[in-house]
Amino acid sequence: MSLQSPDTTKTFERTCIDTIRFLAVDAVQQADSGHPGMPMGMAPVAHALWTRHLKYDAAHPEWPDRDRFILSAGHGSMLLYGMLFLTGYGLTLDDLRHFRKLGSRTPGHPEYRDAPGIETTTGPLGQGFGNAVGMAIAEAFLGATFRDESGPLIDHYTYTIASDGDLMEGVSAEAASLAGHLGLGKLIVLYDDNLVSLDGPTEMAFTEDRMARFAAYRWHTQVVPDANDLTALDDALDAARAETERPSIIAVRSHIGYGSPHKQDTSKAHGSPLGLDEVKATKENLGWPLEPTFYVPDEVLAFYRKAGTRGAETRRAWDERLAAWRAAAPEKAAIWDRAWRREPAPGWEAALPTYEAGGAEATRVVSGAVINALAPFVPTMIGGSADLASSNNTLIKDAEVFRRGSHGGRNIWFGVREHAMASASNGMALHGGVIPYAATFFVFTDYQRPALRLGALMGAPVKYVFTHDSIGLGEDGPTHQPVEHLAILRATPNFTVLRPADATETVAAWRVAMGMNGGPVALVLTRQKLPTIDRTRYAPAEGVARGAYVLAEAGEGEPQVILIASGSEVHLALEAHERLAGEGVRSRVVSMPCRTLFFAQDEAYRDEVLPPAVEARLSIEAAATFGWRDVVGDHGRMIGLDRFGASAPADDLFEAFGFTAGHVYRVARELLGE
Ligand SMILES: Cc1ncc(C[n+]2csc(CCOP(=O)(O)OP(=O)(O)O)c2C)c(N)n1
Repeated sequence: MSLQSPDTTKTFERTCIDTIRFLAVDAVQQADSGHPGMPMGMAPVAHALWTRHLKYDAAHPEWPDRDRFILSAGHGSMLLYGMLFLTGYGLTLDDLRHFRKLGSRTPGHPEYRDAPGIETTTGPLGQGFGNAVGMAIAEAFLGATFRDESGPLIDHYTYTIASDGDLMEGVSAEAASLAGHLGLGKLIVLYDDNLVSLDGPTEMAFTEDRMARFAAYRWHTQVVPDANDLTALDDALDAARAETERPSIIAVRSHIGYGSPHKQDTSKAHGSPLGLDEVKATKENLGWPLEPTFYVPDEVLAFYRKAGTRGAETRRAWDERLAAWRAAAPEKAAIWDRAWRREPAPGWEAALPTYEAGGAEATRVVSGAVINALAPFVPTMIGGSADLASSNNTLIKDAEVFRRGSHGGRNIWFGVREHAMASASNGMALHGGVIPYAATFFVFTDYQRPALRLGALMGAPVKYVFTHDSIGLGEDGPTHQPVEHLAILRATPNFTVLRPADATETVAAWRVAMGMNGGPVALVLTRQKLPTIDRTRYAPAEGVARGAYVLAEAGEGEPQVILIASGSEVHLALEAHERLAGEGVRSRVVSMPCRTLFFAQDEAYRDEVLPPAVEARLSIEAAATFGWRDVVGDHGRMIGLDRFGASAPADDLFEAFGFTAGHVYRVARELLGE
């Protein structure tokens, strides 16, 4: 093991950097868990960024034109917390002392908005990288969209620190390929090339030429051979900013656990406290006082606090510039304001299409019509599909394409990169100023699951369009037929999934989606045509907003049987209901496009839709029955698909798997004891 000897001439900057290092060392030691090694190695990079490169004003962490910083290697959270404390974002030493404790603002991995300055939640490796690409997309789009005579109103860089693990993950490869293709020149990745990961040296599993790979992705690549060489870091960052056509990656050779006599450059420094003896040895080695812990020399704090105001003047000037632009261009300013509030322009609801009974339309086609009707009212809604735009119906017809050299377009060709698409969409949503939407086949949500989950955890308002929602897609067969996907998304906290039953419900579902800014919303849509429900005969679709509503009712008083369905199966329920009603049964159909929204209603409404006394309940959904027991109760029945589908025309599949009105009718009769 080659241990770099500590500086003999300890400069003031070295003292600053050691402060960052030992805040991480002490916090991890005190918490008795965490990751000291990465902050110890990358402290010089953080120091250089926050004191000389990042555009920020610590007192105004929400300034829209700030540079974004993302710690993709979220396990190194103490590096970020240390900087947010030192530069004056509002984190305190006490917060650092409570690292990883219940209710603290310094959880194990950075959590979006737990503390000011945390731009996104990271920890699952690769996600921060994808988020950064999305933030760079949002920046580029807004830069091209809102300008005054002196240039773009949004004009900042997106920086991320990524580790070996980040670059090993597939999502970063997808995202890097996309970023290079799109020419996101203001994205700068600092790669912590420390040759060590959790289990040991990276040579055990990660040996390709990383920079050659990124060069092939059309990135600008640089190498800084020693993380402690601040001049080299500065030069590389300057060069990265000077490169405007390509995203930049700087491979910084750092030493995990820098300064620890026995753990530096080994995976022992990665993910556990150094231990009291080694903390002592490391402090002695780097010439740091053993006591007090969490030691911050006054002059160091003063220096960083001053650095935290470096951007204050720039921010004030930007505010004034915005105010002048506002006064000169009030109409554009109104668009700007709505963009940051994620609000469509007035009149959008009246512009949505309406559908008459007698027709039939695939709900994916209706969604495409809604997107295009909405588009003029939400000029900062941008997005697209993972190479399925023509199937998902996501193209905004009158808009340009977001492409290399022309970033004002609203249609994004994500390519077959579902995971990066979702991760970047999270980044766009968190950046603000844009409303991202993203689409693929429902079954391929499997390829984006980690990003969907994190979006829900962060409350990132992304609109998802997932088409080909069931065996109804037919011949492509079981590989393409979702079965368990509704259950998974419904089980994901803060994720809203709507499966509308016809054109009218699809419009209503989009209305709900546009009103929800607290997390991701997915519309789950059919490939096949569905008849438009006669709303003069049955209930209007406003009930979609409450998750479920009584669509059809026969007879007076409490129903004898309730048929509950979502999406295409609502039509089977209606047909069976008509037959039952014709035979004098007091039957009811509940359309339940969104179980989560329904369960969030007050008890009175829930009991009105599903009277507790009515035990004869039958759910019909061409998907796993998982979760429906909560709706139908112990005595109810469920018609679902608890197996994989098959390849055949859709009608044959519905018939073969029991999704017919006749079968629904028969099970309903059985429930009635016949
Ligand atoms: C998707 C994902 N898989 C696994 C982990 C667990 N994990 C945390 S850090 C890490 C690898 C650490 O290696 P590296 O990225 O080089 O970070 P360093 O050791 O340099 O701090 C792993 C496997 C994770 N956080 N995310």
